[in-house]
Amino acid sequence: MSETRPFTTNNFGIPVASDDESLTAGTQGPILLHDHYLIEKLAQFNRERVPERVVHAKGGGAFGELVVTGDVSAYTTAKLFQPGARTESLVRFSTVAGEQGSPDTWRDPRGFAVKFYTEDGNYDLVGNNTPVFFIKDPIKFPDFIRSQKRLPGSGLRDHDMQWDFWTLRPESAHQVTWLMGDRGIPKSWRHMDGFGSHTYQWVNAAGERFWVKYHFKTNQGIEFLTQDEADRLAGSDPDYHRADLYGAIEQGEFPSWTLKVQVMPVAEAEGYRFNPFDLTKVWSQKDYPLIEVGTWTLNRNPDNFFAQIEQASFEPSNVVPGIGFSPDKMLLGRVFSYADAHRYRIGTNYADLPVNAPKNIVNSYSKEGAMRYSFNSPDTPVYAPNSFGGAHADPAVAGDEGLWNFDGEAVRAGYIEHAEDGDFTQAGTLVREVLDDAARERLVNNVVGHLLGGVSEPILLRAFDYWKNVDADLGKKIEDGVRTAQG
Ligand code: HDE
Repeated sequence: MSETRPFTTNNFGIPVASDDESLTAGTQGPILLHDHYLIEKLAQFNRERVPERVVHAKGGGAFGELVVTGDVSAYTTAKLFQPGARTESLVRFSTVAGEQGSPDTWRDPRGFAVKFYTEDGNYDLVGNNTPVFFIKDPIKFPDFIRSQKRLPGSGLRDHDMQWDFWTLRPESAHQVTWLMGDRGIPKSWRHMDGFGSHTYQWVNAAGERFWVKYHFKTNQGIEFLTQDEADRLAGSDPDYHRADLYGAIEQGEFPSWTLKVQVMPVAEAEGYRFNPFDLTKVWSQKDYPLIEVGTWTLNRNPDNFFAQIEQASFEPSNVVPGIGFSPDKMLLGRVFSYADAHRYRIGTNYADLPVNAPKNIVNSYSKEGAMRYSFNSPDTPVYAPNSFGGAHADPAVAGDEGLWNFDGEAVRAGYIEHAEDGDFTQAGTLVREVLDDAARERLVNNVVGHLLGGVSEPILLRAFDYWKNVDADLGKKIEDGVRTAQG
């Protein structure tokens, strides 16, 4: 080592003679095969990328902390939600359809993936910035995503494909209304709400069960970009949101959200006016008001983007005691899919990576597999049951994954429709009761602009009907807007 700077080594700590010249026979001779440092550099470089996420490829994130300020202990035994609890957290925000290099300001839902490093293991609440989603059955997910990405021939994105899918699956109307409105392009990740979206189950100390929905209410205020502002930033600063979050935390302007929940006693689900497990629907906050849980603050940037954000894994299957799943088919599909995606994208032992590893002791019987470096002590059995003091399951947490009644033979069927269910009802309520005149006008302009982007006549006609089903006046304005622009 020179007086102040370390000497460069190869991956095995061996000092290297040069970082500037390859090893050749004479100054103009061939490069020598035994220039293993050159080979190491080039081979390592070829392997620097892991596959990007198949959706939500572009994003950014930070570390933070949840501090419980409310008292929801009557509803759940989950330790991270007990009064006064403080839990370290990681978040990754993202767009959905864009690839890694795509602009942050494209119109898209935003991923809102939160990991809580609890004392009972990692709890991952993997939501979006919208409380609903486009579809209600996981079997449609690959189709939906492919319709939002690129044509097989040209490799280009295509509005015709998007509206073809949306208008053929009218349950998408509520989410599409959110998407084409102001929430479709948040000013920054700090200025948007987050939602668990699904219905989850909480269990209290008496074993009573409740259905819950999570809301992260931004304390920065909801702000959005207009389509024109977003289009300009897409060209001038494609990493606009990533830079905003990183810069705010660097400046010590720690963004925070107030975590709240809606709680529905299990017995009320069957009679509720909307099917409470249908991910295209919300629960009215008049019916189930928001209850404060705590403050979630982001206060630390990653030290290494690849190691801590690109390789971060979030999975809805990570639920901790006191929190369980629900009959929401989309949630149950995701319970399989995410860990499967991580095993493929990051590797078998992705849970060993520091950013994905829990803070509490892992007593798993998993072992070996590529890149495994952690292991149990030699006297720990590799099987259960065993007579040698190995870890054993805890029946006390049985059922915490969520219990509910169901009957009947295996069927492929949609949800039972409740009194006020319907593909367009809540989208219409959003348009008429939540949006103001200015927001409705922006929604019309955004939809008109999107429909004018190459949507064919038969699908245009279906789109006009789709929006008239949402709201007759809105649909008429959209149709008139398109026809006027077409001349
Ligand atoms: Fe995802 N989703 N998703 N998704 N999703 C993934 O997992 C999937 C859905 C969401 O920042 C993938 O690691 C299925 C709803 C976020 O790392 C994949 C279905 C919601 C992220 C996957 C859905 C989300 C993902 C791709 C239909 C909001 C990024 C890469 C049942 C409630 C997390 C990966 C991060 C990522 C599957 C629908 C949010 C492929 C099968 C609904 C925020 O596993």
